[in-house]
Amino acid sequence: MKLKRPALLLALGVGALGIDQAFAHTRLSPASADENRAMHATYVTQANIAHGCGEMNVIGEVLVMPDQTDSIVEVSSDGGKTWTRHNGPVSDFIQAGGFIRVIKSNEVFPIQQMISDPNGNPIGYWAGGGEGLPPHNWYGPIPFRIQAAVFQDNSCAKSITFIPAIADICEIKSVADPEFNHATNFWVKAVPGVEPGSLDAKYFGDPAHAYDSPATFKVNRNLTQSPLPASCGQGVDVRIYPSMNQLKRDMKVIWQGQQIWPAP
Ligand SMILES: [Cu+2]
Repeated sequence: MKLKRPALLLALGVGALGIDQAFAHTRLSPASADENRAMHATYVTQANIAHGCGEMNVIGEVLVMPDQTDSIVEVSSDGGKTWTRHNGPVSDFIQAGGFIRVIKSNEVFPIQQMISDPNGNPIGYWAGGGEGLPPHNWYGPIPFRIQAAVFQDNSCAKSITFIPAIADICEIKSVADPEFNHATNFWVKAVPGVEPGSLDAKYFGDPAHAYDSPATFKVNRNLTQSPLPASCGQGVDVRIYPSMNQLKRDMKVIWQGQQIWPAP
């Protein structure tokens, strides 16, 4: 049977989109590590930008880790199928951990600056400038270090997953702009209680491409050095991600005192 040209192009187009969506979201690699209890230990990983926005280059990236004071902590006792909110700080499970050390690397973007929380702890970076990353078939790694999490010996946590919020920016728009989600790819965990379709929900991505589709970094407890207390049974998995307050406060590009992105 003869395949008509428009049908063939459509098939190719849909196929390519499918591959992008299945394999090429922005993710961290490596995406997990075993607990390292040494002082000042860090885990090295990288955020891999995998595609642009439609036909637009990625001109910058913002990555923000949960800040541990204003972020959401959840617990799962069924291997991650269901999660419930933990009404306490993440320090119930780990000693300080998850802060970031930016590795000076300008291979993808010539400008990079640290983002700190209100207490001055580094929790993220933005990077940008230069020619940017072409929309297809390129791979843009941005390396960084995560301060090692040390589990509290008396907690029942057997793992903790840090969920950063990442934005790959292709064109600078304001949140209210109808094109905002076509101009930036978001890899952000949706915050419970935020109305889908609202301005706040734009931070979670475009429902037509990737919505509520974050990158993750999981740290597995060293059960030899820090066994679970007998009362814990099988133990629990913990995850932590930025709240809406933190996304709006920290997920920004500020350059020479001016907010560049999102456009004010
Ligand atoms: Cu994608």
